[in-house]
Amino acid sequence: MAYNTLKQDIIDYAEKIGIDKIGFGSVDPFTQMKARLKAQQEKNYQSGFEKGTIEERTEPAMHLTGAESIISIALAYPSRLTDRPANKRGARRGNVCRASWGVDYHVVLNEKLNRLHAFLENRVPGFRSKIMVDTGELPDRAVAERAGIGFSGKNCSIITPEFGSYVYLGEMITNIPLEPDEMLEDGCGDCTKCIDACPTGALVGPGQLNTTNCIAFLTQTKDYLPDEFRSVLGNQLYGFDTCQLVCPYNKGVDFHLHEAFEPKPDLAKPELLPLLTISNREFKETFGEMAGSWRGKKPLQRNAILALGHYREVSSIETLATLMRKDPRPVIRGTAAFAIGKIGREDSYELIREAMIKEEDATVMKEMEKGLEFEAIYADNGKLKARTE
Ligand code: B12
Repeated sequence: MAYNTLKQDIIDYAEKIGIDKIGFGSVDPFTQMKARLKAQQEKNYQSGFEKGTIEERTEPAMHLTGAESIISIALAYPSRLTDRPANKRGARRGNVCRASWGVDYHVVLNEKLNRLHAFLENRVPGFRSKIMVDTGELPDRAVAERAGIGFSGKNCSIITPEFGSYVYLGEMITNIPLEPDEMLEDGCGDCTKCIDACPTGALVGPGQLNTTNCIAFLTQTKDYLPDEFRSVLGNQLYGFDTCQLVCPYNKGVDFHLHEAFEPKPDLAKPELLPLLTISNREFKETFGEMAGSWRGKKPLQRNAILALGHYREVSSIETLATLMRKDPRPVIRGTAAFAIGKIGREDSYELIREAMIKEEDATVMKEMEKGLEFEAIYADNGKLKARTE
């Protein structure tokens, strides 16, 4: 088999089916990554979203008998939204990160990789592969770095010279020996813009993230959002882009190469209030296609409640009060109580006190008390008066 010609055929075919960048790497163990993952585990910096043991994450050969090479792919996604819906009083909107605009990238990249598999299966007798996109064991970034897709930035992201870091990654382990590509040189130099801009200090060093402080991670948790992150969250509903937005490699980068990734303005900036009462079926119908719905509606609703509190959106009090009294989920009841207190309408504190009489959950009671604390804060600095006029 002429593997060099085959490699070029793969590159050509990839371009034809809309793969924006392709690279090739060996199946050698990722020894440096092994050490990084160990360090990350020791410091409790992991998110819990990673799959597999450290060995499974760093030894590609464990996932395919006769593994010989890895094909890494990248697809560019847009960074600018045209027709931004207005975020105005009475109809406040939240913010969804760019990687969750449009159709879920897992679907799109898996489809491309499956087509690539079919292409190879037709040409190479006995061809086998193992495809991974995000949810597989292999760290997609380390694979892409090795295959020369991009360099590993201080913001952790793989930064490509062509599309900045606004690329999704995926890979295919194959049983055919394809010539590996060269890695790219580090391109961050002395720049520390992402580290400096991270509002929670989650980027503890170049390429090193304390996930537990990362807003992108925190938007995906299901429990109460820890107090110290509530004001930083602002109107963010899912994911976070600051460490990419400030990156000089992303300046002016905005590729619209895939219809599937085109953002729907109402989903990229969803209205907050309707999200609070959405049924499971409606949620699936409306948000089911976006990557950010993978944790269900609860984290998004919790974040929407905090966003309404952040805006001190007086018109949301009735809905929040109903949630505080009736929602079966303590996190939603408690977060609603907190937001009602933060909004600080004249009757906010009476509403909380009334609900406290019936509340039996200790965690919710704690949030109610936090909500009540705003009464004194606003009374002291006169803001309560200004809001209710
Ligand atoms: Co995410 N996520 N994620 N994610 N996530 C993935 C990394 C991936 C690859 C998904 C995909 O496209 N298939 C893309 C990245 C695309 C790209 O790099 N261009 C992705 C995206 C798009 C995002 C967000 C941009 C989404 C958003 O909110 N807008 C943010 C970016 C946050 C950030 O990393 N700065 C995001 C957030 C998250 C959370 C929920 C926070 C967690 C933790 C992220 C993290 O570890 N940095 C998260 C996870 C868990 C993953 C997942 C499932 C595993 C990542 C992982 O293994 N982390 C991958 C998919 C996958 O790989 N299977 C997607 C462990 C660390 C050690 O690994 O970040 O991949 P790593 O490591 C690289 C660098 O950090 C660096 O080297 C590694 C190789 O490049 N590095 C260095 C690590 N340690 C050290 C130490 C030193 C000294 C140095 C110099 C470098």
